[in-house]
Amino acid sequence: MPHQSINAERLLARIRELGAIGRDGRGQLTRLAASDTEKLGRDALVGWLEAAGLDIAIDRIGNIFGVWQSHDNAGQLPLMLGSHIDTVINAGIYDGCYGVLAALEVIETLKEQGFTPARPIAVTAFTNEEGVRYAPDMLGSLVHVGGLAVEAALATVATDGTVLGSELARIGYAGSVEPGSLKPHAYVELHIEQGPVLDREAITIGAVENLQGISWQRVTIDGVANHAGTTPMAMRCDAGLAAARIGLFLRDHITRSNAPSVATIGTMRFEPDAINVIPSRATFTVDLRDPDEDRLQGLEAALADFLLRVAAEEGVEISVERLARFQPVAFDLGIVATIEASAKARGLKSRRMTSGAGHDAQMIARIAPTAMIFVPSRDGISHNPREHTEADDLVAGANVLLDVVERIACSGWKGS
Ligand code: HGY
Ligand code: MN
Ligand code: MN
Repeated sequence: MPHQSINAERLLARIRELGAIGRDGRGQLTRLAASDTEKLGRDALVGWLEAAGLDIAIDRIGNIFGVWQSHDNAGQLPLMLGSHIDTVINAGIYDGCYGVLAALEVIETLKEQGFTPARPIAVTAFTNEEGVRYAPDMLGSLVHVGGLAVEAALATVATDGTVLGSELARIGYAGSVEPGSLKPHAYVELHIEQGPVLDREAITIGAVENLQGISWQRVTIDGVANHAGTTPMAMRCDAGLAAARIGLFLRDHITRSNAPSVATIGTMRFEPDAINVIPSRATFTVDLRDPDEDRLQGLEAALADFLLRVAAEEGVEISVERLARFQPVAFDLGIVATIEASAKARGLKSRRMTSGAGHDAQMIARIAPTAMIFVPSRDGISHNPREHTEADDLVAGANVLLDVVERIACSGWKGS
C-alpha cells in the first residue's frame, strides 16, 4: 500500500514561521516560558490549532491542548502528541517546536485523508519545558502527571524574580482546566536528537527507548572580598577560585570514571563582580546527567564530598539548593517497535537510542505508554542558533509519526 505522507511544505513553512517569532533586535531567538515573546508563539500556535478545527483547552499551568475528537470516539482516552514551544536563550528553531507542529500536521493530514480514529488525538504544547526561567524543567508536563502540585508550580519564582502564575495570567494563558484532566491512552513525542549520534551514523530515525536521569543544583560559595593587589594568595578566601576548582573537579572525575555521565556549569555569577576585587560570592548551577541512576547518585555524592573539601581548603562556606531531580526513564517497547516498523517500511534507517536531553515524554511516561522519535541534528548541535535538521529528515520523522499515530489510533492497538 503506498505510504501516506504529510504536507511537507505546510509543515516546513510553519516551522520557519514559528522560528521567526520571538527574535530580538540582533535577530536572536529567545522565547522563555511565560514571556511576552512566548505569548506571541503561543498565540500563533493556538491560531493554527483553531484553524485546524481542534477543540482548544488551556490548563491552569498554561499547557495548551488541541483535541481532534468526534462524537463516536469522545469517550475514549486520547492519543496524546506534542512537545514544547518555549526555548532557551539564543535558540534554534527546531527544539520542541518541530514536535508540536509535526503533531498538528499529522492530524491535519489524517483529517484530509478521511481517517476516522478510534480515539481522540491531542496536540500538546507543555509549559516551561526548558526550565531556563523557572526551575525545574519539564514543569508543565510534571504538573500534568501529578509530580508537582499546580499551586506550588504557579508560585515558582524565576531567575528574574517574576512568579510563574502572575506571568501566565499577564500573557493570558492562566487556563481554567485542571491539570491532568486529559489522561492519555499513549503519548508519542517527535523531537530533534540534539546530539551527534544519528548524524554521525547517517541514520534518519531514532527509536528512543529510554532517557537519562537529570540532577540540577544551585551552588552558592561565600568567601571574603579583598584587594586583588595586596592580598597574598595564601591569605585569600576566594569564592571565584573555589568555583573554578569545582568545574575542573567534575570534568576530571567524569573523565577518570570513563562513564557516559555529563556535567555542565551553565550559569555563573560573581559578587561584587569587579576586576580588582577577590569575589566574595560565587553562585552557579550544576547540571549532572547519566542513564544509570546508581552512577548518577555516585556522581552527586562525589560532588558533595568535594564541596566539603574545597570549603575547608579555600576557607569558604558552600551551600547547595536542589533545583530538579529526575530518574532515568524507560519508554514503551511496543511503541518503539512500531516506530522501527514504520521506518523499515519506508526504507529509512533507524536505531534504538537513549535520549541525552530531558523531554516532556519522560514525565508522561509516568502515566501512559510513551516513546519518542528522533531525527538527526547536524553536527549534533542544539541550544544554539546553528541548530539544524535537513528538510528531508524533518519530513521523514513526521511521516513516521503519521504511521505510528495511525497504528495507535486505530481500534486494534493495545500497547506493548
Ligand atoms: O535540559 C534539557 O535537557 C531540556 O532541553 N529541557
Ligand atoms: Mn526540547
Ligand atoms: Mn531544549
